[in-house]
Amino acid sequence: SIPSESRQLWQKFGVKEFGGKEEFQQEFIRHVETTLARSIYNCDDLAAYQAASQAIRDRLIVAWNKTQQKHTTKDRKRVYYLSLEFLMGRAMDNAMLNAGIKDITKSGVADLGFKIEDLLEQEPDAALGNGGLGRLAACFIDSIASTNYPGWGYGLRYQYGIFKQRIVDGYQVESPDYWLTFSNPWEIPRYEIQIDIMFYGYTRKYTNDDGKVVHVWEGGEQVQAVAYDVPVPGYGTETTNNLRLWASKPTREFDFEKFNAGDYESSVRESQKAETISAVLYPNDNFYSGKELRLKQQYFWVAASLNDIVRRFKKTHRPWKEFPDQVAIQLNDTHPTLAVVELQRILIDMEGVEWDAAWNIVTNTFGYTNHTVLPEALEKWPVPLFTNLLPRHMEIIYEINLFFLQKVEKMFPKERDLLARVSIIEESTPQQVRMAYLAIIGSHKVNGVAELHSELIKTTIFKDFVTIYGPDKFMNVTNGITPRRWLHQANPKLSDLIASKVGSYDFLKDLNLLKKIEPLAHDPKFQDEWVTIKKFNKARLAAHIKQSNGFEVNVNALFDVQVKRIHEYKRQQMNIFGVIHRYLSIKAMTKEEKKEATPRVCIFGGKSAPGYYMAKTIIKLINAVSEVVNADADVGDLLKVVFIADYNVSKAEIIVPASDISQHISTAGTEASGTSNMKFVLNGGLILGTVDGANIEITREVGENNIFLFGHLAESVEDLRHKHRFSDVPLDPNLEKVFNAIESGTFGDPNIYVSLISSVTGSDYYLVSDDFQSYLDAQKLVDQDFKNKDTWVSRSITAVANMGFFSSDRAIDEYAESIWNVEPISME
Ligand code: GPW
Repeated sequence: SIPSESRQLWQKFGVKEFGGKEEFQQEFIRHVETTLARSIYNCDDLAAYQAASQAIRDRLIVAWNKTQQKHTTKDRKRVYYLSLEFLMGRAMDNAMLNAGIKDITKSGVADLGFKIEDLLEQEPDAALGNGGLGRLAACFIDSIASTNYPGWGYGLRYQYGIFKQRIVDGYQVESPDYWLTFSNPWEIPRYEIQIDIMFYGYTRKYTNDDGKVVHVWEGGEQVQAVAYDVPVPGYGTETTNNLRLWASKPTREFDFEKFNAGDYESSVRESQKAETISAVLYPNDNFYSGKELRLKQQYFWVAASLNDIVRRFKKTHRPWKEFPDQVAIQLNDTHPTLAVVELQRILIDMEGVEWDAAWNIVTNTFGYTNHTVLPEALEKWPVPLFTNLLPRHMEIIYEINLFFLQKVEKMFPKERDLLARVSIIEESTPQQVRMAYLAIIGSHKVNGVAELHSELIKTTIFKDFVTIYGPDKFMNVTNGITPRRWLHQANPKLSDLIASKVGSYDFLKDLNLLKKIEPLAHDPKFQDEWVTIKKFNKARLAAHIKQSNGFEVNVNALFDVQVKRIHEYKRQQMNIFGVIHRYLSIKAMTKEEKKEATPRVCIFGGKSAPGYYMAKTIIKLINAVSEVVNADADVGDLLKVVFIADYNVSKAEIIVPASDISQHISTAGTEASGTSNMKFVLNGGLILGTVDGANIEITREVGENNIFLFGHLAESVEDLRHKHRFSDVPLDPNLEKVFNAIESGTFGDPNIYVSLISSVTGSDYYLVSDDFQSYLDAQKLVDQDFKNKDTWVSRSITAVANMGFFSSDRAIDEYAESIWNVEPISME
């Protein structure tokens, strides 16, 4: 450390916050001329973005350092959020907002000849996630920082995020998302933080001099984990937390030996192989694919993160039993479940802690969040693959399972089947490791992400564990979203209007303050301003559509939006069948009837997993319908169908504020929560949805008059599926007309849609036919109600006023209080 006589100098010249615009400009130009080695003659928007982001980055790092120092001196319990996905989107606007320098930079770059909007557009999305799960992690780390909790995120630094989607001939075409081309100003490489990670090899045990059995794992392959830190600034606070992402690199020794022996080629090949571990994000959403490289990613990331956390703990020289007083680790789904085993291994094999004491520490450290009940999404690793890759971990899992099953047998000696049902090892061929069970057994709390979902996991997939552990281990924390990005940044005009009425922007920190606008729901002037902003946002989206899809849409039409990953359970197929039904109805209308009809723009967006045939067929059908309908002169403005390619976070920021209606229409009981439903309502759109996930709690908050619900309830789903399987259920007659149109070639080659149609006419697992009439009825009501502009806008205002509950700040407070037991650290 620096000698005390030198410290004054350090303080004198330490980097400070911007005093004003001119200091920003000075830094901006310095970065253009030195960091980028450019000049006044060749500074384009990209260079200007890079220089501005460097200037902002410097300030983030100052705040980051301060925060980390403070947290280290305070030495209090920290939380670590382990997630394989962080779907951050763009950083610059958020960084300016949270650092409180938005005005300075905006007018600062304007003086220098740039528009801030153009610079923001230069930034590629950090798209290190698939959908809701990854975006939730991004909202959560924003809230952890904004509410002053000491907390870090741990993830993987993929070189390729979620693929880019193009539509060619109506089909999805994927291309790689190499987002690091122009380097990433928002990360700090920590080349000095390198952790060796082992795979494969074998285990052996011996008895040491004290007569203790010691287990050793000799790895067969070694790679290095290198840390990249992404500062996470809180809003309206100095707290700047850390998101640590790991990249895999070859170990130097390994490389060197072969290179020396003259075997250049295989040396290079080996080092490339090491780098593939963190190279690419698996593009599956709500689906488990069982690839070895994915398990390698999971272990690589978990082992690096735990090594880091344990190292930090050991610096405090506390006894091991205090570990859970200093460390809380949240498992974002089962992807990081190996952390349970890795911590147990570190404690018993490396640190010499006794099994029971170690296991106590482990279970008091971890919490597990479940995000789905879909069977195809539950991770189950084949034992042979697992044993080969992680032999010592497999032994420890058997041990954990043995102790657990012994306990269960003691508690329920007569229930023989119970043991097989709850065993971590599924007795199939080959045997499988059930990761969710391991996560439950290794954690002190298990939570679902919305009320219905949290009830469902207790009564279905984890029922036996409620019997064993009692109900208190299982709880609900309803998801939330950050109002900074999803209101203020995405919809600045609405945020400004609200602030002008409630007197400040405090609602961005305490979203319940939105309640103050409820009395204005019927105020004509406020309504006018509200409507004007919605129109502006619709025009902004219309301009985007013009640019990307090449045609105009009428901003006075009802904007009906469904944007999310394409999945059969999310039922985009039902939506497009409904659009076809609407098209057929319009074709059958008289002139008079057409005058009465409500014009609509039906907007779709979302990616399909590359190997998901049915989802890809749905995309093709949407685009085929779009082509026919948009070109049909009989239809005119009454119906337009738009598929927005490459839906991502920055597109969501344009799309979400522009909806009149958004659709969240999953088969009841299948969508754990949904979070875009919250985003749309917060921006003044109403929901057309099923009684599923967070829709239920949104209804409770905004009132049932301010949402359009339809469809069967979760409790009927099992019976309905049963009926489809064991008796002839007639197809919904309106759906039959739709299928007839498709089959007659109205939307091109009908062969393309054979399996899509038979998925409904057959077992109809997602109950599209059962819900179709109810869906059409709800749509009809939407059409009618939209004509009544006054009531529509007052419903929109009332809904927004009651969305306070859905702030991710509230969700984080609940986790902190009831699972993590961590407290905020004020930066004052
Ligand atoms: F299968 N979710 C997701 F549970 O986006 F792991 N990807 C996933 O792979 C899974 C869940 C997983 C979503 C849920 O589908 C959504 O309902 C929920 O709002 C979101 O996770 C955040 O909890």
